[in-house]
Amino acid sequence: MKNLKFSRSDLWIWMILTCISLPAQLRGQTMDEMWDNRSTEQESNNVQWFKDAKFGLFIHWGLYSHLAGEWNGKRYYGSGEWIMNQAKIPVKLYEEAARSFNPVNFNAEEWAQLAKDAGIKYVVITAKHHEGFAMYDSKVSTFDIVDATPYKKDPMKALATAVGKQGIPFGFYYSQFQDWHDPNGGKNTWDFDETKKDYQKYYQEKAIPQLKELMTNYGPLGIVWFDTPGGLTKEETQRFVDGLRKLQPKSLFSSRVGHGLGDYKDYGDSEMPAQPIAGAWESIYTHNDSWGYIKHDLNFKTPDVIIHLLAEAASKGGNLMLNVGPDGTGRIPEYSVQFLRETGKWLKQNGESIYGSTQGLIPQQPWGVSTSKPGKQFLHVWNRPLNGKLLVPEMDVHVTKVYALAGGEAVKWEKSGKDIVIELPIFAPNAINTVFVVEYTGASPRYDEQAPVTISSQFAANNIYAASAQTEGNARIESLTYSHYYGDWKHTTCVVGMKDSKTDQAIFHVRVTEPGDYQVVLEYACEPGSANQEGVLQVEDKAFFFRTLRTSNFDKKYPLPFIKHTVATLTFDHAGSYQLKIKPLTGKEELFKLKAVLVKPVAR
Ligand code: FHN
Repeated sequence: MKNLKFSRSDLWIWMILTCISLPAQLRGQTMDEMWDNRSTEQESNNVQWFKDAKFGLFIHWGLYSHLAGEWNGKRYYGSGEWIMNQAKIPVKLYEEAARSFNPVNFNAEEWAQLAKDAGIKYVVITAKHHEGFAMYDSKVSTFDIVDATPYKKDPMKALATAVGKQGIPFGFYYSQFQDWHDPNGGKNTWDFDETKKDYQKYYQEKAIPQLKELMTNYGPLGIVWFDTPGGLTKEETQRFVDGLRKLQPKSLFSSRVGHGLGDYKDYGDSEMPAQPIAGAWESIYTHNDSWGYIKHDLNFKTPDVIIHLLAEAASKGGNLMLNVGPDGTGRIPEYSVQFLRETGKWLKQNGESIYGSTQGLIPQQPWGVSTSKPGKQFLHVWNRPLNGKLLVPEMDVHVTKVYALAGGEAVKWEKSGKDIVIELPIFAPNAINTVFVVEYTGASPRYDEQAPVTISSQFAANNIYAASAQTEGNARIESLTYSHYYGDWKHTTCVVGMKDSKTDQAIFHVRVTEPGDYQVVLEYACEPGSANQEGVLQVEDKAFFFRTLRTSNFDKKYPLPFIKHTVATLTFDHAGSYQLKIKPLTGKEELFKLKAVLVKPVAR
């Protein structure tokens, strides 16, 4: 520890924590509790800028970036920032790695310029991740970039200034409980005995003093992004939050401060809610399969994927914070730079449909999603209907104008009952996301969660996702979490629990716009014990029987494969409403975990 000088506010926070009486060991939380993504209890009144921002840049940069996913000649995959934990690197050896960490290519202005060019509206960077290494000039510990590396400078200072100059709110990620370098920090079990840890000592001697440094020496912070909470009860967390708030009353705290006490909700890593969500929230995705830099991870999300994620988050009322992992020399991977700039180009033309928008007025359609502003509905079209006629269902408003957002070209439209049908101009079939604006007067239609899902022969496939199911009996909708690489979490919403043939079923309400022949495909995961059971798809008075096909066991640590099983060829003989009912017939085990029902036209 370096010289510790305490100010009044330090002492104030320390005193509070000293009053805590539960033994530290008893406060250890399970992994599930630590990964606390619950919603916040109250929305801060300083959250509007965040709600409007929509697009954030997350940066994971630490000593792990220097290791680049390799230790002792072995390559590691997934969550490169966990390499110390994955390879169980002893603290002493890990400290040695810092001696050659020299990010001479780091250029704060370039990073800030990239954020600007990409249309980013807030930046959050890891000041200290679970490895315990401070990427800034910390007086609390010598395990920091200034004291422990040949670089000797404070990159956070430069970045906070450069990002600020671009007018972009800046924030720090700080791992408040997990610290594998500190004997009392959470979760290093390979060097330290977990039962002997004193988490309070850790909070008092490292986490709080470091947070105080970050919250006093780097100007106003937009966000303090906490992660993997642990070691504190709800009351203790409240006092922790209250103490820190005094330092930066306007800064937002992420929900991972724990116990529902943040200012906005963070979903799990790579998790998008299935339906629109009220209040301030953020979906966080990383650009490849790791948060920290891994030199052999080149699975970068392409600009279309990023733009669709951004539009989808906005269409549900939230933000996307996309992470990049700069390398140990201080360079952001070339593909991240390129794809972020592409995203920025799209935003330059279409930003009005994203920034400051609120959720769409209608659910997701086979052509894409929608976002809105008063008197305007933005249609994000990435699947063009074959006949060029775009159906906007149940938009019962007085339309004044319809036009393409980029370029402003007016397009033809007509009202058909409560629907609007837009005559789309020709645009590149591979266009990432072409936005059309419907301007209208009068009251906005109310978003109808129960609205039937549109099925049209104008699209190769119509996806009816599990989240839109009406469930009966034991059937229920659940978000399943599993992983590909280490820590590379995936989330899929499914209908689960269908077992009892008498009571359990999932009903999908659809609206077929063109009668004709279609195939119905069930997309599901089926554990070995559930395989070979009989189920039925009922459409009006017709029953289509099927037997479940085995996929694999559901285990959080592994991928969850889904099979696409065609179970019916059928004819919708009229345009209009139908119900697709799916239920088990055998009643032994859960039928399957149903992700989606795909309805494909036979002829297009
Ligand atoms: O364990 C961390 C992980 O390394 C990464 O920082 C992510 C980003 O959200 N947060 C934790 C896991 O949820």
